[in-house]
Amino acid sequence: MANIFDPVNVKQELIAELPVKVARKRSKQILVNDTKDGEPSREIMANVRTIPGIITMRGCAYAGCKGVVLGPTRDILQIVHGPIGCCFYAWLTRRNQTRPATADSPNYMPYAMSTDMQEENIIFGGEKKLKKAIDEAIALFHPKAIGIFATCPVGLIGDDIHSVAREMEAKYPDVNIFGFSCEGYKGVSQSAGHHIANNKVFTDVVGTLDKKKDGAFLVNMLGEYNIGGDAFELERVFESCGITLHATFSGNSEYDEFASAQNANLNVVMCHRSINYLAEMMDKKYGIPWFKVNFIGAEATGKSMRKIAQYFGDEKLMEKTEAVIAEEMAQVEIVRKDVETRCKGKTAVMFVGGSRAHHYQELFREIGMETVAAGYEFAHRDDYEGRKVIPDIKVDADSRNIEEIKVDKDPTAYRPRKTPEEMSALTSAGIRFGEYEGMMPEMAPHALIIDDMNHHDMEVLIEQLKPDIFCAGVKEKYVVQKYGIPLKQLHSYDYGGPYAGYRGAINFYKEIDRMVNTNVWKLIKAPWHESPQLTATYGCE
Ligand code: CFM
Repeated sequence: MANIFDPVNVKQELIAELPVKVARKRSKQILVNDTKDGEPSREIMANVRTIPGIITMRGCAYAGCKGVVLGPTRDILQIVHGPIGCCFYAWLTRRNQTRPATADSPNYMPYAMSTDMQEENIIFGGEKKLKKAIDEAIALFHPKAIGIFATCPVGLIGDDIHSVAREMEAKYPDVNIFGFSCEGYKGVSQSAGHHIANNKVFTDVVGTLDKKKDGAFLVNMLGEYNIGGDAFELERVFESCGITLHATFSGNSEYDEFASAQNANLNVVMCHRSINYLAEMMDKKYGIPWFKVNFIGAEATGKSMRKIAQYFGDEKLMEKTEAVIAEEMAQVEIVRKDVETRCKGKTAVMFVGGSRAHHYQELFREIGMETVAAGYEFAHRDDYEGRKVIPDIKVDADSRNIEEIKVDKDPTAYRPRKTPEEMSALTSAGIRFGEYEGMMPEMAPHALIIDDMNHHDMEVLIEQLKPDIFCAGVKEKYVVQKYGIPLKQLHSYDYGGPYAGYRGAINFYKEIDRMVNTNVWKLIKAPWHESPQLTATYGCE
């Protein structure tokens, strides 16, 4: 039976011990969900600096650019320009998988390449070392493309990675070399890095190759990163329906697919937080419309596949898609119904990046579990309240930092995929182009929404909400488990996955069933429940 709690009290508890100014700011980032006619009636504060001293879950701009958006591409050789420590997370800790076409096809993902800057480079500059690293990389691998990723000291000492890229490209004209100024401090979180990555991929990669995959229905999937094999499952579903995935940004992808992505007929956006910029720019420059999809949840997968088939409007495709959905759902339902008998009425809380805390609520709903509190690490207001609030979002010093590229129609490559009449017919039929709803309208009215949750919040939530499962990442995992609550990592999926699509849904139901219905958690007593804890007070208000 779900624990009954008063969300207003819990909110008070969350801020009760904070200094006055901090509490004032945090209270704007914590809301009791309240929607009228499906519209959030309150504004949430998001994408603002974390107050120093708070133990945030966030990462940095470099993580968002190198790790998230570019990391899953296998044949762009990626050099981290910085001290070696930054490179640790460049090496597959996110569990993004890939499957090269043949055993000999280039795949640089098992490597972590860095310039390993030393004190000498910080004092005298690191450009020479970077050039040497590029020479060495080309001699060893001769890749089609090289991405250079700047970490904090590079920006601080003023190394110009872009002029190095130009110079080295002149030396090796058959290699596309581009740099990302994604120093960790570039924004308030990894979200800034997403934007930086989108910009460079758009200006330097997309549209540089005129290649087209076979197939009548060519789709790019944006914001799918193949964690735990999600992209493999989605490729299977798309293929069964007869839809060709032209380029995925960037799960299980390769450079040529990015470079020729302008030739697809449609962009579908899965994680809008990390990649909506690219979708928007491709629409303006090449005339490729985009809409939001979600493949987390069996129902959501069906809905998204139908939407794609409807966009193309081909009778045979729509029939085939329906047949695939029916066949897959029959398998899913057997497991879902069984798991639901043991999970119904249990509760989850979910604090993950910028879209999963929303998407995964679907999967829990399918097995009768309610999400009583959720939030993002680094989302913007639109991820909570819907894309329509973007014009009202205040631009501050931190967001002004990131370049907004001005995009016009390409004089030769712009080609509207549909006539204005076709577009308005699709819109009237319910397809909403260039939009997404956000998390709040889909959550229960009493749910708690918390932006940039921290460790203190996490402990209060555990004590007050007593959720049956906590979903977050590795930084939270072991503290939560010591409280006797199972934690499912929704970043790396622990050792599991895929969780997207139909087979993914089945995997997830089984995993959650196993986690919430084992008795082992009741046997755990946290060390701080048995022996006294050290306490301290703030030195200032
Ligand atoms: Fe998008 Fe992601 Fe997410 Fe994200 Fe991430 Fe991730 Fe994430 Mo971790 S791109 S916003 S920056 S769905 S790595 S695959 S799980 S925080 S919720």
